[in-house]
Amino acid sequence: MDELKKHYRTCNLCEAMCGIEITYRDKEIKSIKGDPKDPLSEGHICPKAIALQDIYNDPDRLKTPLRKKETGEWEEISWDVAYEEISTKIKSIQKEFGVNAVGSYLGNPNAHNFGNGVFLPLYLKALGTNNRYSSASADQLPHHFASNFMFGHGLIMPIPDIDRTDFMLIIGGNPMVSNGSMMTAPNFSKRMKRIQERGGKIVVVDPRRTETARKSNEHIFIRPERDALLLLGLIKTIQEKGLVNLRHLRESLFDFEKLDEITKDFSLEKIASIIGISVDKIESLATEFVSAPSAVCYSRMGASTQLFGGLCQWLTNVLNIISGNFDRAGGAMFTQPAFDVLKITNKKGKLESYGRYRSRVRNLPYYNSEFPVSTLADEILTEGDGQIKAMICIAGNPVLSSPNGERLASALSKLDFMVSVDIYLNETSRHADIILPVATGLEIPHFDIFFNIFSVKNTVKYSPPLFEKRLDQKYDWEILRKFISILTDQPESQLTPEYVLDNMLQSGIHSDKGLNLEMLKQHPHGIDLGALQPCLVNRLQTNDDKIRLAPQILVDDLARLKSTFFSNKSLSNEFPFQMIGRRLLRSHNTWMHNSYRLVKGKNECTMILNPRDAEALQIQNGDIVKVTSKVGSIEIETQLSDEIMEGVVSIPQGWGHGRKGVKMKVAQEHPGISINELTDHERIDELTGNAALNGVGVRVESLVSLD
Ligand SMILES: Nc1nc2c(c(=O)[nH]1)N[C@H]1C(S)=C(S)[C@@H](COP(=O)(O)OP(=O)(O)OC[C@H]3O[C@@H](n4cnc5c(=O)[nH]c(N)nc54)[C@H](O)[C@@H]3O)O[C@H]1N2
Ligand SMILES: Nc1nc2c(c(=O)[nH]1)N[C@H]1C(S)=C(S)[C@@H](COP(=O)(O)OP(=O)(O)OC[C@H]3O[C@@H](n4cnc5c(=O)[nH]c(N)nc54)[C@H](O)[C@@H]3O)O[C@H]1N2
Ligand code: SF4
Ligand SMILES: [Mo]
Repeated sequence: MDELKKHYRTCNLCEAMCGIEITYRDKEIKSIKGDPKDPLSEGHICPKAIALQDIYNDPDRLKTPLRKKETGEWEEISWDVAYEEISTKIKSIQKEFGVNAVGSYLGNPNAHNFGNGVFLPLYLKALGTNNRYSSASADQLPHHFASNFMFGHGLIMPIPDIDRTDFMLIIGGNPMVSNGSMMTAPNFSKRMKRIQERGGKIVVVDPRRTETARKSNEHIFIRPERDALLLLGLIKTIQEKGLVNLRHLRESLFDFEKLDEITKDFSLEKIASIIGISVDKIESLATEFVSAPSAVCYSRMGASTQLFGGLCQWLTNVLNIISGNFDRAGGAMFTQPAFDVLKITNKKGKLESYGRYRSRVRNLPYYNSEFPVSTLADEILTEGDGQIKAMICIAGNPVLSSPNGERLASALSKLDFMVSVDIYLNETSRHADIILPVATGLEIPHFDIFFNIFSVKNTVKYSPPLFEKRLDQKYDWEILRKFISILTDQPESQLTPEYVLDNMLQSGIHSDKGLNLEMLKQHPHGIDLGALQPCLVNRLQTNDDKIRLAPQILVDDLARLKSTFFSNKSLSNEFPFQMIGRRLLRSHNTWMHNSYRLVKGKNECTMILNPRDAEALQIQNGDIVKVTSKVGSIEIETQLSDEIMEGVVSIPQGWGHGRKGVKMKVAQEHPGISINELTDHERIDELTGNAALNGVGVRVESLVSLD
């Protein structure tokens, strides 16, 4: 019998980049544990990483390309046949209806896949379509938007230096569960405890007393989508009390004099009356923030997937800047990743164009080289010149992840042709004509191109695959490389992700440390490149190396905030509750519910409702209730708790595996319902185009009283 061996790698499931230690013999995994020698995660692991073995062993994983027959059944085909058919169909559709008739959707795992990071830009160029969509517009687009207009590039992101801060204000994020997003912070709970142990403080602003709120020093309830007003209140207090303290940033601001313009129309009294947080509280929070030795405001999903996501992300940056907590230890800082994407996408002084194109049906802006996913179904369903006739969906499950997913499902079923590159036959790939199966997780080499950009510490690590991919699966990037060759009628290139990585390391910011691929291979636990460093001047991409504090496009959007909240428009009587989303520790977006160890036990796909609301509606804990929004209706189990504000309900995201035609046995036995049957595709942050998934108006009815 072979001896037990150890393998070290980075878990690539979420943004936290935890180092893991896998003990295995042959193809059998004995244990998966946190790697204490990983300089970033220091031994942390969550239950999802243990399930990496389930993904490897999953009998439902696709192993061969599949083609849908006229009867709707699937048949196995060879790669050659699959490529040939994709080539013929895509080319003929583009020839007849134009390049834009083929749409592209890219899902979240692309960002966690080293090879895709390298090949996707080349693939998209070869495909040539403007009809590009991705999960980014149901997620973090407002962050990129604010960075683009303030710092000159969508990918230079201010990251909270949580390992040194003395005060952290968290708005609409739940890192105790998510382990951070746009803030790679494995073992957030330990990092948070350290802030408290050194006398620091954490304040959480959230409509729900979340897992993070419970461990923080203070939790402040806020009704959904009022965060931009709270931020304006904090900024205004700092201004009016003469507490603006730019510290070293004075020379780095282009338009500091415009600060007054930002808050002039917003009085603290008015703000307080709308957000339900007193003037005193706003003032004391602002004062605490500026007087802490160092402080950082971090706002995430709850403050980006909402009607004013762009404003929230901008004002978060403004707060950090005017309190002198920017580009400074303990504040918001830029990272210096060993693989520096800026080097390849650098266009100093040239902003990402906004609204270069407008979407055909709803006239929505093209931004970040894509249209909002909220309008994808419109572009498929609406006939006429420019209609999408075919889709290529790579590592995405928009039927469950995008607003009004049911409408998108119905749109996908009407396409002339669809390809999915996926590991499963699931809610989205069932609509495809051809599904291409790929290696993932333990079967792929890993290097984090993107999440090192968002990490609270500079580290670098390469993980080789633990297991060989199965002979009939391919790496995603192999498929992309082949697509490029097909679409450009050129011989397939021999470029590999490793080649690109090696070059980038050797020419990157840390090349003086002798970094190259071989060196990373010698350091399986990763290499510590140190704490975040002030590096504003090197990272800013504006033409004059100055920060734009008040970009006009963002200042102008304040009028929309005002008109929404100053007009005494109350919530509609028809939909009196506001629905928000929830992430669960043992669940990852839409695709990890086929691991029995993650779904066993009590049903977690429940709607949290405040007991006082429940009483008024005569609903008991555990009742199945009917929830209705403008676009759909679901039935779900209730969980009563005063952790949620009155008038707000919380439903987890990522479920809904009860649909026909899915081949994921465990997930189908634990289907849950999809929150995105209720979210409204017409509800977006009009500025950035991001989906407003939080704050959706719903009605809750007891099924008993409906009988
Ligand atoms: N209401 C609501 N909706 C939300 C959210 C919310 O909070 N509330 N969250 C949003 C967010 S933050 C995100 S990121 C999106 C996610 O939206 P999506 O990216 O559309 O959804 P995922 O669940 O990540 O889907 C991943 C797909 O990739 C497949 N897959 C997994 N690994 C691989 C791989 O290595 N290669 C390939 N080719 N395929 C793979 C899976 O089987 C699955 O089909 O959802 C968004 N939707
Ligand atoms: N376990 C687990 N971890 C994950 C994921 C997962 O699915 N499961 N997904 C990963 C992905 S793709 C992402 S993008 C990240 C997301 O990471 P986070 O942003 O930390 O995760 P969420 O749980 O979506 O946190 C959003 C918070 O905003 C609150 N909220 C909702 N609406 C509002 C509002 O209007 N205002 C305020 N102030 N708060 C509001 C919600 O109650 C919730 O606590 O998590 C990543 N990590
Ligand atoms: S927190 Fe994320 S990266 Fe860390 S072990 Fe869990 S899933 Fe993997
Ligand atoms: Mo996400």
